[in-house]
Amino acid sequence: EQEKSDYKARIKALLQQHNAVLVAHYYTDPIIQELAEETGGCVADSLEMARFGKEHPADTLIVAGVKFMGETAKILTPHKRVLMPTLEATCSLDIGCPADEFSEFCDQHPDRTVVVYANTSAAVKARADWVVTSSIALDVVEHLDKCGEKILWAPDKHLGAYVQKQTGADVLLWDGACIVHEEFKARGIEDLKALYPGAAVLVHPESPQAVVELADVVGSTSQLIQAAETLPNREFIVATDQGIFFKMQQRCPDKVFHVAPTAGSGASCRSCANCPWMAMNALDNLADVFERTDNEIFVDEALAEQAMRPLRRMLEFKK
Ligand code: CIZ
Ligand code: SF4
Repeated sequence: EQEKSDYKARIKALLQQHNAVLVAHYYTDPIIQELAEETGGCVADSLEMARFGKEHPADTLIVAGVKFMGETAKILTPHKRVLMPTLEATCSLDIGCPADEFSEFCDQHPDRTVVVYANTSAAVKARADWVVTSSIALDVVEHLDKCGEKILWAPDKHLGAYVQKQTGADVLLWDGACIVHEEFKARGIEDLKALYPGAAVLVHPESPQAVVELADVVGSTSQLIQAAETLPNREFIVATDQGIFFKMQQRCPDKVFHVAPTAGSGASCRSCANCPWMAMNALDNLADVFERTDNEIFVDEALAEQAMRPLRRMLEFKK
């Protein structure tokens, strides 16, 4: 505990000294989220993180999340320095969609509008017509469908299938998945529902279809947090990274949140549903974030310019 508060005090002083702001994702360790809030930074989903970083006056952004979030911040604010606790924090969706293979796939389907999820490299975004996050994927694809466009979707096949089903659009899917959400099991959620009959089921659409079908609410992280606040239920079963419980519990101190079971887990597994890359953001690597030379985000300028176009479309998109 003493060590933790020493670290926190040191990081607070450093942020001030360097005119830097800490932007953390909902899936990071609660202690990082707490620190972001205490220092005037923000805790958010990837879209809000990008917006916050762009609007905040600090010269340096410290992005506690995974690499694509740092890259997006750099693309949107090329004049700012973007540092991350570690550049090794990546994402299975990003890894599973290499830019060269993806570009070939796009070349094979020139008649399709390319929509990529934010969880991709700058090079993949540069090849896209649209970037979306889970909070606006449905709205964007619905809009494109109305315009008569056929979609090529990458990389998350579960989110893509969900979007396809909800909008009825013609969607061709890349075969990618999130290693965290893919593990949630419908059977385990049904067992938990039997145990807590009053609980509402909140599901992130990166989960498999059978899990999505059990949901009372399907949505992005910020949409699920909002659902926890607004639904009358006192209990919830939540199928997304358990880092989100920090914000849910903070907003709803009287409500009870159960993590949805994953493969091989008992009905109340607390060690799973936790992204290993998000977990790499810790107090120790945050404390020396300004000293190291291996943790700054750089994006090739030409690439950044290309990736900026679909990103700008996302930020400017209105229903
Ligand atoms: O699963 C992720 O990495 C999510 C939900 C990112 C985000 O905030 O859009
Ligand atoms: Fe990627 Fe899944 Fe981790 Fe999110 S939770 S960063 S989608 S691996």
